[in-house]
Amino acid sequence: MMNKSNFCLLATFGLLIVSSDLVLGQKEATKFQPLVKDLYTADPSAHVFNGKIYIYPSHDVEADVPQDDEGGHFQMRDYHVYSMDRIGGKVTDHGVALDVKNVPWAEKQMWAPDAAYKKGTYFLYFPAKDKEGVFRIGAATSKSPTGPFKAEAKPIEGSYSIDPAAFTDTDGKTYMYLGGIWGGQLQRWHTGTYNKTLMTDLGKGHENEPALSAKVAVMKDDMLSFAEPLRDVQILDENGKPLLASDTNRRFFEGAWMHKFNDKYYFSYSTGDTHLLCYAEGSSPYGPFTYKGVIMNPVEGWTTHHSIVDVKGKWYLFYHDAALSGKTHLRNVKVRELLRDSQGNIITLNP
Ligand code: FUB
Repeated sequence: MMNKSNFCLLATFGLLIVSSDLVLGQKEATKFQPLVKDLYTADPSAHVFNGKIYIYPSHDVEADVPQDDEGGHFQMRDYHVYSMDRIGGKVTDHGVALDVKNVPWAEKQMWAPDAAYKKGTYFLYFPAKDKEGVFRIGAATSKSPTGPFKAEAKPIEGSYSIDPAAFTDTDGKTYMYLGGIWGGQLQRWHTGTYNKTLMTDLGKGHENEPALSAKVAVMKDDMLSFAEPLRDVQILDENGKPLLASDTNRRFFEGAWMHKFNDKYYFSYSTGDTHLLCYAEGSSPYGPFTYKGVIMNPVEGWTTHHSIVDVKGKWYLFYHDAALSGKTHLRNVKVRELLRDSQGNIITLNP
């Protein structure tokens, strides 16, 4: 039978549970908020330079271009760089770091960028369409991680497609990963020369062929050119066979990233039309990589794009969704902790 003091205890305990649930609920709700709310930002490439976190995102804008499979609705014109002293700290907007009007070879669509540092210079790498409508990768330099960046007169020789990701290995060598199918035009370079007629992928009849691969090349010491022709980044299944084009839940689509953890190389990417962030593991920055699993299930919006960065010994996933606008082409960047099991496998996150 319940006496008064038992009842009080229960009531107090109950209240405690309810209130701690409420607090947790509020915390969960505010935890994964957009990092930037006054501009639309996407494709966040995060780096730690001199102990500070820098984010290099796309800057989404409304251009009233209808949505299509080639990403015509992504009409970005410039880049802003953001910084934070710590995760959860104030996010500072450092203003326009590069505008398409100051890139001599580029005409439009400044898509997902990345950055790197070497010997006193910061490098901003970015895709844009040239005057012929072909995506190329550009480079721009600055003495500051926040820019302004000065663009090179021409795109990186031998570059094509989108989504450059620069990875500097522990031996100091920098590799550039790149590529994206459909609107990213990777399929158009399948034979080595540009074929404008290939729209989304290789088309009917190619489903049981190996999927198109992202590309990688080591950079020259100047960080402005490739030291070698682009190579395929091969992703293999559990039997050591290349993933097939029809395997849309696992094959590479766009948004490559590389990080190294416990001497293993983790190649991660978006599966595009199936909206997953996935990863594959290897023992060399060139691969081959074996498919391991999903990093994050689909977010709100069509695209999903990420970067993974070590901030003072904790790993974080920077990503975007379309929560602020509800529109696929007007996205906002977010961050959350990346979790691994004791074997180093990445635990799947739900947005
Ligand atoms: O932001 C434009 C494109 O959308 C990026 O280049 C892709 O990775 C996708 O996020």
